[in-house]
Amino acid sequence: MKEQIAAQLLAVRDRSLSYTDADDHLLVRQHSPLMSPLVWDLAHVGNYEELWVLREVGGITPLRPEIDDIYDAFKTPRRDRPSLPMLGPAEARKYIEGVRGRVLDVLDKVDFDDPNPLKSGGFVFGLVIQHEHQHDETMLATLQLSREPGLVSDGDLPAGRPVSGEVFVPGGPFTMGTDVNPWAYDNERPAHTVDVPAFWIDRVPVSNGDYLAFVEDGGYRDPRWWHPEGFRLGLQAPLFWTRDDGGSWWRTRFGRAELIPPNEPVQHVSWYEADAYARWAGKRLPTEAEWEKACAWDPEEGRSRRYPWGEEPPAPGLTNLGHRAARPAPVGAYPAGASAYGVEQMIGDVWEWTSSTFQPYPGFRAFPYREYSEVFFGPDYRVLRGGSWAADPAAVRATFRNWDYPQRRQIFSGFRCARDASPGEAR
Ligand code: AVJ
Ligand code: FE
Repeated sequence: MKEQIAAQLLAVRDRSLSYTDADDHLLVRQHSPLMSPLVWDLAHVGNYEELWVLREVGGITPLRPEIDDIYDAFKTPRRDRPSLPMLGPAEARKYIEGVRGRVLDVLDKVDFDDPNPLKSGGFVFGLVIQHEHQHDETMLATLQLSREPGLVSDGDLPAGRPVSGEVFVPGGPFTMGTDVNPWAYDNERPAHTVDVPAFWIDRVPVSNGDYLAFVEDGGYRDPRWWHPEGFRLGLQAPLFWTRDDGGSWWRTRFGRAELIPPNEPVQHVSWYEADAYARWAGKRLPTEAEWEKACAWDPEEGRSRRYPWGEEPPAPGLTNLGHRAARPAPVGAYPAGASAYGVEQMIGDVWEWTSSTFQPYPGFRAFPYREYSEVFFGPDYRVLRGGSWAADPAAVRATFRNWDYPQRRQIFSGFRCARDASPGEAR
């Protein structure tokens, strides 16, 4: 267990360092007001490790208490970060390396059977590993916004196959959330029963080709399809899309222009765009409970799976996670990754918007700090599920909940549609 944790710490750090293996000016620049300079993320993950592993668990005196406020996301909102006396790239690398050395010492000594909930089951290490992976995904979004070519590696993915249509999910209770995964976040707990009426859900995510039909049908100009706040944004197409004079659609992906592949799940759409498309298609977005039931519930066994396909860890033939390539896989690429109901590509490829706002489950208790989840509960954020190609297997599972503002689309976000089953409809 400890060796596995040490390997995971190493792997995530390799990724953070690879995303910041660029000229200093690219690391200190703020590429978008939505994002931090990359060098902030880098030192922030080290500071988080220092706070949680070294100070809280190891009882070690602060290494650099004077920088805490700079790297506290709540004390300094993103737009203010460039003006901070941040550590420079070389200093940041040195700081996080110094923290990491001591973290490995703490890992060596800690007792995973200790009743302290931060220590038990190695929870605090899961916390920092997942945190750094989440920031790695944020750094990829920053790199995409920077439009700088040559900084992000690409790779091969399986071919798609023609798949379309919907899957019927019968009504009835299922178990949402988890009590058993030791590294699950507070917002995934506790496991609880939710009775979900019968519904239909798309077998695969909405593709670029599907979405283009909405764009070319004038969908962006027709207020009938839109939440009024979304319509007021005056959007014209997904972020990074442009149409040339000949009518062909292009996108910019990590600094390079390419024709939009029709069979890839659409990404870089806001909740408002997903919601408008669904209405145009005569459907709606799935609720979070519908999404999780379609993804994880095994009706034969009467229990939830960790992943759609079962308990087996994510593997290249099952799902597209962990930045194997810098894009979603084409629809139909993962028949072996289907859920018990036969729904495909729920994990990996793109984060999927749901209709749900981010709310606590009944019996929620904040742990280990209110600022991870609790302060975000309420009407302002919409929940995304399933993880993108940029998310890491360590930070993705059927119960994992992500959230963002409905106007956000620099994230690797897409969606699939759902609709109510008509009364008496069953198969
Ligand atoms: C869960 C992805 C919304 O990036 O704002 C990172 C994760 N929390 N540092 C975010 C997080 C603290 C969070 N999201
Ligand atoms: Fe953070």
